[in-house]
Amino acid sequence: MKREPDAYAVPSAPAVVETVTRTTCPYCGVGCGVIATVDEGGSVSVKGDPDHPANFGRLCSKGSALAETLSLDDRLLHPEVGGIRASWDEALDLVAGKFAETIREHGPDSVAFYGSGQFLTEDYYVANKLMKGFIGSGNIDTNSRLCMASSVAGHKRAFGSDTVPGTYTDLEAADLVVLVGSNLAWCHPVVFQRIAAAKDKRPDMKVVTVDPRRTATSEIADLHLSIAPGGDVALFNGLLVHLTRAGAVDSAYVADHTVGLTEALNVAAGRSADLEADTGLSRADLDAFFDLFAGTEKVVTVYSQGVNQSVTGTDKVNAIINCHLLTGRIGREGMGPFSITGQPNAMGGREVGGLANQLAAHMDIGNPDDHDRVGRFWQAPALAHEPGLKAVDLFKAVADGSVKAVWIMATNPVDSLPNADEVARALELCPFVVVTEVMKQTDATKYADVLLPALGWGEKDGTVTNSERRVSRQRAFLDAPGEARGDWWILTEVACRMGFASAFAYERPADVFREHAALSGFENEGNRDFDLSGLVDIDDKAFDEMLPVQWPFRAGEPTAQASEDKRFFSAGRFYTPDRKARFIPTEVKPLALDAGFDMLLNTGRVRDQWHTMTRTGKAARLTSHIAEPFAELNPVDADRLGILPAGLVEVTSRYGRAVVRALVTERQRKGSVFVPMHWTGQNSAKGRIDAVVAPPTDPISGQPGLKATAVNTRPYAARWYGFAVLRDRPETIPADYFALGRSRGGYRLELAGRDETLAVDALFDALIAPLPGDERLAYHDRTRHVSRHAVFRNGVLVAALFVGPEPVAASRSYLVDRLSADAMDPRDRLKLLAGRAGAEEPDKGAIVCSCFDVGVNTITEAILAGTAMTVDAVGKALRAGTNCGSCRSEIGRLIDACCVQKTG
Ligand SMILES: Nc1nc2c(c(=O)[nH]1)N[C@H]1C(S)=C(S)[C@@H](COP(=O)(O)OP(=O)(O)OC[C@H]3O[C@@H](n4cnc5c(=O)[nH]c(N)nc54)[C@H](O)[C@@H]3O)O[C@H]1N2
Ligand SMILES: Nc1nc2c(c(=O)[nH]1)N[C@H]1C(S)=C(S)[C@@H](COP(=O)(O)OP(=O)(O)OC[C@H]3O[C@@H](n4cnc5c(=O)[nH]c(N)nc54)[C@H](O)[C@@H]3O)O[C@H]1N2
Ligand code: SF4
Ligand SMILES: [Mo]
Repeated sequence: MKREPDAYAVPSAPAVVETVTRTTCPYCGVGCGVIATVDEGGSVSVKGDPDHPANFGRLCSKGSALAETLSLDDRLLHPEVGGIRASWDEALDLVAGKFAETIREHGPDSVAFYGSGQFLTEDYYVANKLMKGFIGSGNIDTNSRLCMASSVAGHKRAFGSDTVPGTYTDLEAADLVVLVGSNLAWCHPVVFQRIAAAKDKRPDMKVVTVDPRRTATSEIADLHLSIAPGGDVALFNGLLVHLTRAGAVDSAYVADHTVGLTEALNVAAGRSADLEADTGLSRADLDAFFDLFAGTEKVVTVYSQGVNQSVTGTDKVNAIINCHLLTGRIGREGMGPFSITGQPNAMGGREVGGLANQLAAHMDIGNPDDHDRVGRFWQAPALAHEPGLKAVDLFKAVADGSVKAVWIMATNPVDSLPNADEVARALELCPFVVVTEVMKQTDATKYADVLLPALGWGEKDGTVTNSERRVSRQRAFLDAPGEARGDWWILTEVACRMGFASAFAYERPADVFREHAALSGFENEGNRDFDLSGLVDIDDKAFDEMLPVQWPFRAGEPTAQASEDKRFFSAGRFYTPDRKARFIPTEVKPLALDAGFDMLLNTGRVRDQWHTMTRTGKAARLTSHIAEPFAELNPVDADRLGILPAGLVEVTSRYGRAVVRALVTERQRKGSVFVPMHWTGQNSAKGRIDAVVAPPTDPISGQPGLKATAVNTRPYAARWYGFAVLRDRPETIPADYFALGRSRGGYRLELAGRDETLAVDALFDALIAPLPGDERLAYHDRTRHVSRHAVFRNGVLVAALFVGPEPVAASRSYLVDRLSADAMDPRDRLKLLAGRAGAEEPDKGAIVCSCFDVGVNTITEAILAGTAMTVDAVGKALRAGTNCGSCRSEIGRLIDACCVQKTG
């Protein structure tokens, strides 16, 4: 992807043939190493770093498409005050002045920061130090509250510290991997591939998935447990009881290194009789899982948002950990509970204490010794004594006026917090809102009084920590565009302007990193897990060249220590006062539906999009996999509710509503509906699912239960439907329903409306704005009310619009491909209005492999023809699945489906 050279503020360095930079992927917590190459003309290409221990050269579909997200269109390149371009001085003085004034008038708790696991550690460290140490309030929280807070709380309850004990190699060495509430195949694809490869090598290795939905991850599972939403505490309580009865207890480990087993067991046993009802699972499935777990020594239990994002999330975490403590399966090769992190720097955020109830360097805000230690280290004038507001409460406080100035950085709360319309209202009311962003227009930026342009991936510089505690460098390989600056710099400037210059004398990220490493080792003496004191003296050059390093890395230890030596707790030594782990009694609390609602809304992710799509949404190939928000429903529910496949559905809760496409599938549990979290007000009319999601939180972690909202799901009675491909982004989209995505050569747009009579010409004009000289072809079927339009400029297709009273059946991939094709033969132009390829030109169907643009029809044909009967053979024949491998489980599913078709 080539960037626009004219948008650079700083002239590029003298031309060199190629620059090659080792950096880290900015998406998920796997933390893959990336090699970015910039050629003489400024074009960037990326590939996996074969030497990085997280991925050994692999990248998933999102990582592989990184170069396509680097264009400068839609970027925020200058500070803005009140929507008008301002200088940095003006903007920074205003932010510092307004925060200082608000604190003077209303106290430190009247201001707040809301940050992100997409910060670099250095950004995060400065933000936390400024708020907790110098402003003197705990009011800094982050989107990690929506992500990892239950794991943090569960770890602290059990271990006395927020420690992930294991490493990725444990996942490969395990004989049983249990994946709970984790769609690893789509959300941590490279770790998923590592497990899949290990299982290929050792076919005796078993995988169990626990998820209400059968997902792409279940494709490699020997057993899939389609658990009732929220049934996890009951499941692991049941397992705990079973393990004691089956003789799987490690009595020595329990006696030497733990306390509290009896009470935990009593609570678990108390509800054994209800196990099937509580989990929604059959006795046979439960027995199969329990026996497998009891009979396998090397077990890793991986868990993610199906566990954390629950009003009982912390208990879910502890119910899992209890089973590992009981069997002593922790911190040894191939064993342990493994909370896999979502964001690239979720772990770094936890290290610096970015959550409102933590202090820096894994110290506690409520612990007087920790408080004293951090206060002395920072020489902080006003170190906060009390935890601040957690994300959901923080925005409630903005709404009720107790927080009067808020600074949002690297996150989109108007889309990602529950009850999101309320969050928008809160920001509307808030007297002073600052947003630091890389993009000019998000659903949050429109509420900003001050907008500050941040450096993005490829421009910013610092460190991130992945799920296995490995710190890697993100390095800049592009010039800073416009006037964008690093988040750490912006925060430092504000701190200085608020009068704290001497404590914020950072000139480069390395300065911040050294201080962070020093604090981790300060008066540590083995009493805290997080320790990077081995890097305290790292000079700027060594920081530039730093290789990935896993913590703990204590002063005096050799750098190149093997991962095996980095595991925690095989010999106990937990971070509680008596150095023993705690069994936590976890009570089953069944989910109840609100009166008047009949289904549970589950939400999450799709393979090729990242959160609110500000970056992945730029890459056409990432949109080709799933281009529209959808509601995944079981056929029984769809029948009962009169919902037709590919029709539209309205999902309504007490809080709000969304309209999305129906996806009717047996893979979904009855009574559940799943909607992805990615669509926003920028690319859809009503796809913001967090407007519907309920705000109640887990009482211990404060994490909202984003996966279980009582809803009704009903057909959305549209009177007309449409599909368009467009060279240019339309200014307005006059339709009740739409979903807009990038495609090669332009945009693709799904439409629907409720208007009695559709004014097709007005719609056409709004979407297409034809120029004089354009050739316009139209087809109208007045009896069926179907109309189709195509516009050619110099023989090249610039727009096509299909509308009718039924969902449009045209082939999306065919039309999208025509948009990026050369001039069409005049005879073929009319044919385009058929909406699908002619017999001579096969229709590839919906894209499965986004790297090589291979569609479902092409793959299915090859399978049915008998030319490709395994995933590898499909790869050989069609290349599908041979680059990033993210689609391999979907190809496997197609092979299974075709075999059924052939034999059935
Ligand atoms: N493609 C892609 N990858 C990503 C991201 C992305 O946006 N896109 N985001 C990253 C981030 S920040 C995160 S946090 C991770 C999240 O990674 P995951 O946690 O794997 O992803 P989710 O889709 O949120 O949810 C996982 C699964 O939990 C299931 N689930 C729902 N309710 C329950 C329940 O009660 N019990 C159980 N056992 N399961 C349940 C859902 O059906 C879903 O399949 O992904 C990271 N990776
Ligand atoms: N219903 C539902 N809601 C959810 C979830 C769910 O599963 N279901 N998952 C939750 C989870 S786990 C998470 S992590 C959140 C994620 O939700 P968000 O954090 O809101 O999502 P992002 O789109 O990643 O937002 C990051 C923003 O920062 C900008 N950005 C990117 N890089 C930088 C940078 O270097 N500096 C600055 N200043 N800005 C930058 C991006 O353009 C983008 O606007 O969503 C949560 N919300
Ligand atoms: S698995 Fe994919 S998204 Fe995650 S870090 Fe690796 S390349 Fe990036
Ligand atoms: Mo997350």
